[in-house]
Amino acid sequence: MIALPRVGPGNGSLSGADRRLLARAIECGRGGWGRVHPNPMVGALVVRGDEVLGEAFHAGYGGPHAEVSALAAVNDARGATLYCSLEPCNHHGKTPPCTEAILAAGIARVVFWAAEPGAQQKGGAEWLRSRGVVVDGPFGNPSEWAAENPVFFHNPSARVPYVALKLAVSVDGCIAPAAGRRVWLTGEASRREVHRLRAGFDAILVGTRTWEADNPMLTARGAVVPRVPPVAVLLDRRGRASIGLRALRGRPGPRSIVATAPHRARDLAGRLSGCADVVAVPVKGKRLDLAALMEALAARGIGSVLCEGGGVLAASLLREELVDRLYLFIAPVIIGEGGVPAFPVGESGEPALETLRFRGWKSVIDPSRFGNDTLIVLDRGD
Ligand code: AOF
Ligand code: ZN
Repeated sequence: MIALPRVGPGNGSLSGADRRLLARAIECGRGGWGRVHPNPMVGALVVRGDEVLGEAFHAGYGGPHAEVSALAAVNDARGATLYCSLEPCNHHGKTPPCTEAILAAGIARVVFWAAEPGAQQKGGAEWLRSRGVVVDGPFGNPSEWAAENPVFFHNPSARVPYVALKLAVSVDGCIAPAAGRRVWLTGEASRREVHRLRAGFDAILVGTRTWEADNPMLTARGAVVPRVPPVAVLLDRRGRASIGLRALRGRPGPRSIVATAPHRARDLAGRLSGCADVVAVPVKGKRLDLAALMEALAARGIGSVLCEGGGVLAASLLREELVDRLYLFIAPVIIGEGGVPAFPVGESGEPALETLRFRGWKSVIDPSRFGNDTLIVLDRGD
């Protein structure tokens, strides 16, 4: 659970009940995972006394905002308190301003968690205060807000997408018992969670060895059906992908992307025509330039990427500081000597693990349990 301070800058103090209700609004907002990005997950509650009259979350990109849906669920909200996980918007976008709906409904007090970052959308708290509504918020801090809604809070001027890396490791930090040998370390519950996570990203990226060895589908086949199925992105410096790959054919949503070296691009595009888009990416050393790849993906409108291995890609992304979030699934397995470390010594001799530590990575989200596995989420410091 995210810690909420007792007193916020909105002149107000939060009672225990306030904090519980705000936490519930945040949790409620999570129902929008996979359906609302790049807009935020937002939850809202209309409360009178200690009775929750209505609650709702933003359920679909471009659809009604959480505040408006929560108000719509209540017959008479006059004098009630609205708890929401984001400052109510104050703009005409795809929907009218929530501030006007809140005022019209006669809400007496608004308690919100995260400050609205958008230049056009912000100002809702002041607008409501100036019309006599008591407004308490924001609470928490920007890294907590970003942990909850990472894609929405991702720096809008960044030329690269928001990048998350998923790794499944043994207790002793290995991803496999030996180079080239692949095993499933994590259990069924973790795999289901990975499918749920996939639904919240624009793209799923894998390195060459992973698609060569596993022929993965890279679709989101979990409890959440994504609004837009994620794009599969395969690294293929040598241009060896074929139309038989499961990630390239017969999948829902946008066409898959195969990234290759510039001199392989024409040939490969000819062979894959009709089932994938080939993107030429400069080669750096012996590998595709991952920063250039990310820029190319951003230029195609991809705002978030979930990288799912293998180990070589993971280590390169970490070393090049391209990772914003690490989803680390730890399985109760010890691999022992000869195992392939998830965080190998970098090419410069600097261990990738040191990179993590010195850049001030933060554990903002509580660890969670999936079957016998533990998921640790680490967010990169500023
Ligand atoms: C949402 N859902 O529940 C809230 C949002 O284009 P619009 O009208 O959907 O407005 C999107 C912006 O509204 C969004 O970027 C965010 O700043 C603000 N609040 N958005 O999609 C919600 N409360
Ligand atoms: Zn709104």
